[in-house]
Amino acid sequence: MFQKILIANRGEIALRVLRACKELGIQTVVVHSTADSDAMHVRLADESVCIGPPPSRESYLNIHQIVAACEITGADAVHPGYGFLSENAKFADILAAHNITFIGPSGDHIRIMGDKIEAKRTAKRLGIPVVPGSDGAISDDKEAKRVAAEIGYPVIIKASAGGGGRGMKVAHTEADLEVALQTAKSEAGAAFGDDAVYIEKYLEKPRHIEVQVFGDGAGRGVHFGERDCSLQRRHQKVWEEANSPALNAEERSRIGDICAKAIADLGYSGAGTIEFLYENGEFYFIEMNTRLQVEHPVTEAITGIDLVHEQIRVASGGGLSVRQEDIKFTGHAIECRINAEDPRTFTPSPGTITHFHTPGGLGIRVDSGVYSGYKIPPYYDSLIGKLIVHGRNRVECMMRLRRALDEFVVDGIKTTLPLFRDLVGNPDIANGDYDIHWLEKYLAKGE
Ligand code: MV4
Repeated sequence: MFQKILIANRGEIALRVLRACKELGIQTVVVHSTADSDAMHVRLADESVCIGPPPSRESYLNIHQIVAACEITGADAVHPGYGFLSENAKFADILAAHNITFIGPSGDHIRIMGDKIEAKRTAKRLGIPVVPGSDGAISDDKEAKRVAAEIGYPVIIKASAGGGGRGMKVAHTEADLEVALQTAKSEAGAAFGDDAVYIEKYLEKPRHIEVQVFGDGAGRGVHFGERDCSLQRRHQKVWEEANSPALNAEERSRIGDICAKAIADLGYSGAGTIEFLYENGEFYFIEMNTRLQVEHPVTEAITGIDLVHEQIRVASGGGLSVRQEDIKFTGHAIECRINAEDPRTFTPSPGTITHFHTPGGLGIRVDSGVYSGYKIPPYYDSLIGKLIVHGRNRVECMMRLRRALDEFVVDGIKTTLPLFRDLVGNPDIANGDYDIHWLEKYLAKGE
């Protein structure tokens, strides 16, 4: 087991990882920018190293500073959290070259999944159902038209270096195709320095369902069920649940088993998420994330398994603590992402939190790095906390969520809490009847 882990992140996830380290008796080092000296995780860590000024590029993304902090403190592993360097293959490689363990998959696996064409090709080879489309990159209009005619309109053009919704264009007819292809290519070239694009059948009303997987790096793989993350705004998830209200137990174990086997065959190590669009009872792979995700607590709630413990265990060579048959799904969980933003316009609202009171009681978890009197710096993501509610079934979970939202107090700044108080009372949400476009339509109506 590791003696000392360096946490290369900030905010709620830094605290989340720190808690797991403490429970495992592992010493903690946190790195932080000058803007984060007052952060909760900095106060609670055994050691802290200031690695630079507020801009992420000069601190949380500064590989040299982070490696230096490992050397100075004698950390034997790095947990990257999510965002920042968590899916940076070069970072994983550099740490390996310094004999520091990256708590995550190999640089090569990160690289494969970061290239969306290569990721899709790999998924298909491993037996994961993918969205019908081009086999690889599309080079010219002629090829685009041929593929589009074959799969049928509408089609979507995606950047291979994109992901998470960046660099996508929809073409509804052949007349739209040339412009869509040219725009997608030039935008991808400008944004990512790589203009490779591919084509897929455009699914009009899917849900976003993702499967949590884990590999031990030695040919074993398991799945921890799925999460439904269809409620998004501008590709930012807002509300996530486990299990998906749309799936039955048979569908869950069918897609889960496919994913677990793929992870085993790939020789993948650590936590991963396989993302699907789900429409008319079918799953279509879109991307794989090679990190722990923001919404991992809903999976922890329904499985009772600490996924950060599991990551640390696997990275240190201890293998998975569970076999597939040990993983049982109990009840239902919902996560609300609480952002320091206006609940209607989503304009960031940094500043001082004058009063912070979190709900409690059975089935309630709040993951947050903020406290009364804390000043939210303006430089980073606006996520200030997550409310995770667990119940024996979805109805109980929703009743408990409504009560928890009533108790939650955040004064001094605007937050997205009022949005959740609206959503929890909405009939479509109560029925679990929503797709990836539901939230944006709801917000546009201004109900
Ligand atoms: C799609 C799609 C429809 N058809 N692919 C957006 C994020 C990126 N991970 C993939 N995305 C989409 N890919 C096909 N073939 C619709 C989306 C999409 C979306 C996906 C998940 C959650 C919210 C979304 C919002 C808009 C578009």
